This record gives sequence, C-alpha cells and structure tokens, in this order.
Amino acid sequence: MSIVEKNKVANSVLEVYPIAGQIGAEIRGIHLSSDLDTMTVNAIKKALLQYKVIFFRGQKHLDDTGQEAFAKLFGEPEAHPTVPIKEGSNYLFELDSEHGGRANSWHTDVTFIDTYPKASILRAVVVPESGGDTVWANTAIAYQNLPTELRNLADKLWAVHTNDYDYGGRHPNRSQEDLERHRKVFASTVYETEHPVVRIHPETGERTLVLGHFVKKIKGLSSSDSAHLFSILQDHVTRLENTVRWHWEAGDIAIWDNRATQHYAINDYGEKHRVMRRVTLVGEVPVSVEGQTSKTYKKD
Ligand SMILES: O=C(O)CCC(=O)C(=O)O
Ligand SMILES: [Fe+2]
Repeated sequence: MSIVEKNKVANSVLEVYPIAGQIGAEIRGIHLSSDLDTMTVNAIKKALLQYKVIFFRGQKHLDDTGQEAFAKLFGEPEAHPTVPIKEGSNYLFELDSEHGGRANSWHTDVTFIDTYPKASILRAVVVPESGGDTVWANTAIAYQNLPTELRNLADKLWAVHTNDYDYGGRHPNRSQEDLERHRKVFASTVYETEHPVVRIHPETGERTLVLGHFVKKIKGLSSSDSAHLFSILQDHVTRLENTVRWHWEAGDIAIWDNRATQHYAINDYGEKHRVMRRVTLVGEVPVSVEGQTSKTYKKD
C-alpha cells in the first residue's frame, strides 16, 4: 500500500485525504461540475463540515460559468456587498495581484455584514511558480483549546466588525492606487455589524470564534483593552497547530466553511501574477451562546 493510500480515510463515496492534523483534506478522483449526483454532493458537504477546508486538484475544465453552477449545489451564491462582480459573471469576486488582490491578513470573509457567507469556493486561475500559498485556521478547535477562563470570557463578548478598517495601517507597502481602491470601492458603503465573539455553528453545533481583520472593537472595552484582548484570542486562532497550508496549481478548487475558519493569502511572490476567483454562499445570521443574534446597525 502506498503512503498516499494509507492516509486515505474511510468514506463510502469519496477519496478523502486529510492534510494537517486539525484541519484540511484533499478530495481526489472527482471531476467537479454542476451535474454531481446528490450522494456525492452530500458527501462533499459532510467532508466540508468535518475538515473545514477541502481541496480538489486538476479542475481546469471549470470556467467562470462552471464554477458558479458548481457552487449552487452547496447554497445560494451572492455577489460581494461592495466590490463589483467580475465582468461577464453573476457573482464572481476576483483577486488579481496586479489590482490589489492580495488578502494577506487573517480574516473570515465579509464579517462586516450579519449574514456573512457560510462558505467560499475559490478557484486558482493564474498562480506563481513558487509562493502564493494560502493558509486556513480552524476557529472551532481554537475555541475548544482555549483555557476555560478565556473560553468563559469569550462566550460573553461581542465585537463590532466593519469594512472600513485600517487597510493602509495593516498593509504599509501598498500603492497609493490600492489604498484609493480600498476606500472608494471596498469601503464605498460602510457596514458595521455586531457579532458574538463565539457563535454556535448552525450545522455542527460547535462553538467557533468570530474574529479576524474586520474587527474594529470589542464592545464595552477601551480601545487599548480591546486591542489587547483581540490579540490574545486571535493569536489562539492562528496557532500553527490549528492551520493547514495549500500550494496552488492552476485549476485547483478550495471550499471552506467560512463559519469555522479564517484564512490568509501569503504575499511572497513579488510582481509575479496571481489570479483567484471566488463565489460565496449566503450565510445564516450568527447566534451567540445565549441565543442572541448578530445585527448590522450601520450602513452608509
Ligand atoms: O487569494 C487567496 O488565496 C485567498 C483570498 C481570499 O481571502 C478569499 O478568496 O477570500
Ligand atoms: Fe478571504
């Protein structure tokens, strides 16, 4: 038996190969399309809930339309709230390294709105020969591994998330053009949403941490206390033990459970070209440990 075969886990429908110890699996031997049968789709959904991010190599046959049609098997696609869709598509969000598309800070997608995506489906279109990997972190394991005292504290906290965050401060080397684009496009409508720091996952019942770079403040704390406490909790999310790293080939597809992960696109490929396209699926309004729901309270 080859090493690869040995790592395969039992799954009646799919060939599933876990990658890291706490998150991530590759699914092999499958040709993705909108024609997949229900049993296969259900098995993929199950693997996604278990592994939080799943990867498929060699899906070059999927074009923009094919990616959108495939995504519909898993939920309701939606366009980004502020960034225009890629021309000719219905929902696609494009990240092009030549136009500021470098997501190199830890985040969960679109947490500045209440119904932030339940899942994202990302396709590698152009990749550098080396570098440009993406890393995901498991926010359910991060929560479980917190010391009891921090877990009890986190359960009670709420945070304000916004798309009008300090982009320039986070990315000091970005061009003036990128900064302008962020302000005029990404933050063209400013959203602020209060989320519980711990939400109950609507499908698995797990508790997950809701943090990442859209967090502006933890409610009820001074800016300084908020920043310290945010760092403490966020550092638990991004511990290497909770992460998986993927080296892209063009035609790869990644799907992540955006309710149970954060991710970071490593910006180590300089001027080389990298293009990724993403479809996000409408999510549920988060519910706190005490049963309260998130609220978007500002939009201007
Ligand atoms: O470029 C990547 O690998 C990931 C970008 C990202 O943050 C996203 O697609 O949500
Ligand atoms: Fe993202």
